Amino acid sequence: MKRFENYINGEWVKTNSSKYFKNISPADKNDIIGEFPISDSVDLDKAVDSAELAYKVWKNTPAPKRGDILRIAGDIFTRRKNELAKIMTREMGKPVFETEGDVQEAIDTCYYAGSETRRLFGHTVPSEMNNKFNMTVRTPIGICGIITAWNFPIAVPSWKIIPALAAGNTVVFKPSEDAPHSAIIFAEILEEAGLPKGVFNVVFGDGQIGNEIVNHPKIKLIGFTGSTETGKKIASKCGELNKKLSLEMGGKNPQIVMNDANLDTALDGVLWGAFGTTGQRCTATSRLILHKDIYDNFIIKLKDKAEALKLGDGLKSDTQMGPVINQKSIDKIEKYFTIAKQEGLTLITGGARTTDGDLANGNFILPTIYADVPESSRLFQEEIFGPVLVITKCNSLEDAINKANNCQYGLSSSIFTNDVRSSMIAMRELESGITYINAPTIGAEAHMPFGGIKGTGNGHREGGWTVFDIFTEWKTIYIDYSGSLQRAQIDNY
Ligand code: UN1
Repeated sequence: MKRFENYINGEWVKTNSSKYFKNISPADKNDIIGEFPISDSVDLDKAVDSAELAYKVWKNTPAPKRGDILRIAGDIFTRRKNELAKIMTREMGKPVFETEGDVQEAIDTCYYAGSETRRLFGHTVPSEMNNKFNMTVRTPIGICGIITAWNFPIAVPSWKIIPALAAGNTVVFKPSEDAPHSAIIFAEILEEAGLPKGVFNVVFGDGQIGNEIVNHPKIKLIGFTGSTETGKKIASKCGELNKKLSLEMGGKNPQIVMNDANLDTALDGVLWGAFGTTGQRCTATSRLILHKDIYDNFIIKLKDKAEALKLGDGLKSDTQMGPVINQKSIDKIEKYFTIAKQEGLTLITGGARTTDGDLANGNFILPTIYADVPESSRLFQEEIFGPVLVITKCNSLEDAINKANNCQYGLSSSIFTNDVRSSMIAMRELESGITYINAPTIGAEAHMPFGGIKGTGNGHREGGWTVFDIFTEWKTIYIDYSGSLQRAQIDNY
C-alpha cells in the first residue's frame, strides 16, 4: 500500500509518531488509496519552525511577486485539473464533473487572489495637522493554521491558503482525514509553482493534531471549515488564547418557491441544490418551502426526478450522485431516518441506505424527501449533511420568509419567483450571508464574499476582496515632517 508523508519545509517527512491511517474510497470499501500520517506535536513543531523561518523572507517578498507564484499555481491546477479531479473523486466520492468544478474554484482563486496582490489597497487620509501624512497598510499576520473539511478538498482549502499566502503569511495546513490525497497534490502544485520552502506545510492527522494546531503558541490565526460543534470548541479556545479565527460552519439552507416562479427551473434548482455533492455541502438546499398553490404537483415532479438520479461510483461517467463519505456519516443520516419515523413525518421517497448491485461496497443513501415537515421537527432544524430534503408549505411570501428564518444557521438562502417585489423583499429579509434569486442555495463564485451569519460563522467572509480582512491586520501610519513636535488634539485646537 502506498504510504504518504507530511510536507514540511519543502520535503516529504516521515511522522515522528510512526502511526498512519488508511484512506478508503467511499464508493468501494475495498479500494484503499493509501496510508497517511497520524502526526504528533513533534511533527507540528517541525512544520511551525519551518513556517516561522520562511515567514521572515516571505512577508517582505513584494506582494506582486507572491502573486506571480500563485498565478503559476493556477496554471498548474489547470494543467492537472482532470487528473486531480479523479484523485478527489476516488477519495471523497462526488462525481468527476463536480470535482472538476472544485478544482476550477481553486484555479479562479489563484488568478483572483494572485492579481489582488497588486491591489492590496490601503487608505491615505488627510491629517488634522500641517506637514503630517496619514495612511493605512495591510500587514500579514504570521503563521496561519488551516483546518478544513473533505467535501471540497481543493476549493475550500484554496479559499483560505491562497489569499493567506498572497497576503504574506505562511501556512500549516491540516486537511481532513477523509480527503488527504488531494492535499498531497495541493503541496506538489505549490512547490512546482516556485513557492519557497517552508511557506506552505501539510501535517496529516485527526482531531488531535487539529487541536494541537489551535493551541500552538506560534500559530497566530486559525481558519476553520467544518461542523458547528467543533467550530464552537475552537472558538472558545481561540477566545482564551486571543487568537484570530475565521469560522465556516453548518448550514440548513432554505429554498423558497413561489406560485409565480418558473417551476421547471425551480425543480432543477432544488434537485441540484439538495442532491448535488450528495447533499454534503454547507450550502446544500436542505429545506424546501413551497407555496400552497403549487405544493402537491411540485412534490410529485420532484419525487420522479429524485428517483431517476443515477447513484454510483463518481468515477463512472453516468453517475449523477455519489456516496456519502463514511460510516459515521451513514450512522448520522440513519439516525435522522429514525427520528423522522418517531416524529411521524411523511416520507416521499428514499429514507434508506442502498446496497443494490454495484453499490454493495459503498456508502450509498437514497435521495430522501420528507413533506409536511413542521418547523419544530429536528429534521427542519438540524444539519444532516446528506441527501435529505424536508419540505414545508407556505401561504404567502411573509410566511415563507418567517419559516426560512426560523433556524439557528444563516449561510445561504434562495427564492424562485418572477415577481420583482417578492425578490426585493426576500433579498432584504432572508437571514443569511448569501441569497440567491432564481438559483439554488449552492454555486458561490470565488471572487465573491462567502460566509454566513447566525450559527454559521463568526463574522468573516472568505472569497472575494473580503478574505483579506481575515488574513491581514491593518497598520495605521503617521508621518510627521513638520520638524517639530505637533501634539494631536492639543496644538491644533
Ligand atoms: C461548502 O459547502 O463547504 O457554493 C462550500 C457552493 C460551492 C462551495 C461550497 N461553491 O456550494
